[in-house]
Amino acid sequence: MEKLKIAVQKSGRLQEKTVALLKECGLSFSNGPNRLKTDARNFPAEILYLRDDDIPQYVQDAVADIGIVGENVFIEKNKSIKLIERLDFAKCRLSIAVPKSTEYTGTAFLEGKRIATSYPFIVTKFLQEKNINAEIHEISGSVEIAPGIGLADAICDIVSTGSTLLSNGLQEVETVMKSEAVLVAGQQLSTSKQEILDKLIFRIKAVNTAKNNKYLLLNTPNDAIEAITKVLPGMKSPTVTPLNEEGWSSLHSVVNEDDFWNKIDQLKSLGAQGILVIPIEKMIL
Ligand code: PRT
Ligand code: ZN
Repeated sequence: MEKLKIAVQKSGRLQEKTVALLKECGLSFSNGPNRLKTDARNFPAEILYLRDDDIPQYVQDAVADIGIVGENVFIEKNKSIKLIERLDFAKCRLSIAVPKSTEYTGTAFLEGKRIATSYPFIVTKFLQEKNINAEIHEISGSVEIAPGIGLADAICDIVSTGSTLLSNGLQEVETVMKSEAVLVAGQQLSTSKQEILDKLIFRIKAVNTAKNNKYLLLNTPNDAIEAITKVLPGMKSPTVTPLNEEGWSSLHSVVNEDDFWNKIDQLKSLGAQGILVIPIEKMIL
């Protein structure tokens, strides 16, 4: 039987969550640090451990069928591969930063300046769109020290909390793109590989939908059920069962993480009591 070859980062910021996601999707495999590849024991897939920067190329060349990389790497490498699914982890942004002492006046400031980055393709596109001519210095690491050593006037690098910029005396002035981990695939998979991929995508969606939702149980006076139901659209309508205590019911529903605390406040003010919130492992819509 054909196996879907899945490229994952060998070590680094994406590794742990990528492996965790595949395991939550029911794939069982070993992930020793010295392995190059390993078979999933219970799913027609093979895991290849690669440097994240190499993954787009390997997917394009069909060495791997699919891969998980940062969206920033997917765009930068500009290979003939497809973005299949956003994965909701490793969120960050690619930003332009300048020394704190610089008075930044907008993108026009960058005209004629030197910008150090590991993302020359993305930065070139960004500057073209803004009609700016600047000199791009490609460096592969420690980009944030470039202004301090006189190598550049600005940098373009990944920012997450912003503390790296801060500790290097830089200020973030433009967001070039937002990024998160993404699932990418080759342009043309065989029918049987596509079937395996569809199965995997179905599972990823179930896992990620579940992560964004909580199961909610509460007790409510019967005369508040209608108002409470309006606050909780749930998957269809909430389950309501009578409690032993006259005039009270137990209500079960699913709530989205987004405005979760808001909902809880509303429920409390409508008379809900004994509110329990439980994580959901998988959610199939
Ligand atoms: O190739 P190598 O393994 O040596 O390093 P890599 O930088 O290519 O990979 P890795 O593992 O560092 O990052 C993999 C992917 O994680 C990136 O392509 C991004 O999509 C994503 N990601 C999420 C990040 C960050 N957050 C992040 N904070 N990648 C890098 N950083 C670095 C950034 O380069 C900067 O040095 O962290 C620093 C900024 O963090 P803050 O929190 O101080 O702002
Ligand atoms: Zn890398």
